[in-house]
Amino acid sequence: MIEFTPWPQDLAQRYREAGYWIDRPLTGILDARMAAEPQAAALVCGARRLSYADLDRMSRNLAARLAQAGLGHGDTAIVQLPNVAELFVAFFALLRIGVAPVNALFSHRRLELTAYAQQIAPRVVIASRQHELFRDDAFADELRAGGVEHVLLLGEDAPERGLGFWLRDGAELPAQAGPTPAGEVAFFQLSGGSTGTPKLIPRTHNDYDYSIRASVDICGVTARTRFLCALPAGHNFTMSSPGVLGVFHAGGTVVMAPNPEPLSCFDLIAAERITMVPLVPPAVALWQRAVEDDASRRDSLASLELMLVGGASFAEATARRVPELLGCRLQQVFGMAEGLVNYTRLDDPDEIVFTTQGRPISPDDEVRVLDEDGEPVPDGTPGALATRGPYTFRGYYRSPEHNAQAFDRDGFYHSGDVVVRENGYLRVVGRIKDQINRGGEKIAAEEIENLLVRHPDITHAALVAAPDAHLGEKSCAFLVLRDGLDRLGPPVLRRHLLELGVAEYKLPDRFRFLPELPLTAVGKIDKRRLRDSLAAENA
Ligand code: OOB
Repeated sequence: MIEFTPWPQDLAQRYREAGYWIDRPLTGILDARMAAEPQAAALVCGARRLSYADLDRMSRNLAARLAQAGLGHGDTAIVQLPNVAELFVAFFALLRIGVAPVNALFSHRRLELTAYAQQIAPRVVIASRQHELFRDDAFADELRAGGVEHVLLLGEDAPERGLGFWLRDGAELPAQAGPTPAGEVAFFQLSGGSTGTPKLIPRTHNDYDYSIRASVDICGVTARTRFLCALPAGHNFTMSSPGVLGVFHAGGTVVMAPNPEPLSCFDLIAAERITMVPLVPPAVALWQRAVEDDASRRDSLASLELMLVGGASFAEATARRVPELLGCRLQQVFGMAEGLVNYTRLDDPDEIVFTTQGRPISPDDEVRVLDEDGEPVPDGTPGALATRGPYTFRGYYRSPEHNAQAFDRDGFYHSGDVVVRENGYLRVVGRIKDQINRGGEKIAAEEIENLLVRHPDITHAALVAAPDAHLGEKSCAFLVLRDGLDRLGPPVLRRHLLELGVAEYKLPDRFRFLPELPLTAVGKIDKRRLRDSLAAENA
């Protein structure tokens, strides 16, 4: 069994009695479609159109082959695919035989994949020849040398290693193969992180399935929903809020897009009569600009009914312009891969939709807003968000020290967000975790600082957020160099980080050089002063 921190007995019982946990594995989503309408359209991916029956058959083929290769309960996998149908084929295949995957982002590179591999020791890695790491065989060989038994690649011609072959060949699923029990780990979500190494979030079938079913109701997903998947498909927002899995649950159709670039998405929306799309705030601004530049483009969006926006703070002025410019309703989403997801509701008045990030999914989501001493603050006052509930995890995978900080005695997870609560609705107004939110992409300051100081000329490093008109935030690295140096060129610094194998979105956007870093009274780096100095530059 894959270890995870379970919910206390009394809460688990309450979640079952309330009907949140129905003890169905996530593969039940696909099984239910097969029982209801197997020929309905599940996925459009480029020129390919897959029915639920196609999705089921391909995932069973892969499941059977993996089971024959000896994989099963307790095993893990890393899946790194772009926005293609195979991501979901692989997801259902692995879950079908009780193998727990991590869906790495396609933008992740050697450092992230290696860190995940070290934590879960995967027996299988499913990736793509399109990714620079897998263009030749060096990294795959390294993975094999490190104990990975199967590296299956999309776009590979050799039958024993080509993912395409593993999906195509029919094979019988061994009778004893099956998903893990619904109360146990189904897969891992990725934490945005605030620490040196990226953390993994074990999600159980029960908790994730509940968040999906409830999101489907809250977002009005039905069999006629046509959903554009333009953000990274493995991210919690795109996957389950209500996400691709929510659309599958309701029997709708998912259309894959490689990225949220407006013009190509507009064409897909028109051609596929898309009704629903999740986006991060910078993409919304780009879509709005594209329509302002050419009003005729609005016609392409005629079928669009609902835009979900979340992942980073969304300026009220941009929110207000969603209906007039894009011709659809807005639903704000404030969620986290760790669990808690908040939505504005479809019948909320405009003022709520434009000015808040919604309220929790579940009546049993317990939210506390706390001051610096851990005492609840009155409504209307900013405070730190702490939460527990039927789909909020209880501990990062194998991270006891970090868990001791992230959770309090009552089992509430402290998300590091500063929020204001009014009438049950939350507004995100700040952050206490040491993270940069670069247009929805999360960067753990400590991870990058540790990499920067591995450069022989850097003695101290601090990464902070700098306000940015387009992305909301960009990252700025403040560096102290060894004696005699007063600066290093950005290309040298970027190359240093890229050589260490970090994802490109984590590269600092700017560098500043200081003789020393400012310290607080207790001797910690005074990041507030660094941020203020950046704000002063822009003023
Ligand atoms: C989503 O998940 P993560 O795990 O990538 O990031 C979670 C963090 C939150 O703790 C918060 O700091 C920030 O992202 N965030 C927002 C926000 N939504 C997320 N900050 C301000 N306004 C919002 N609306 O980002 C995620 C997961 C599921 C659904 C939606 C987003």
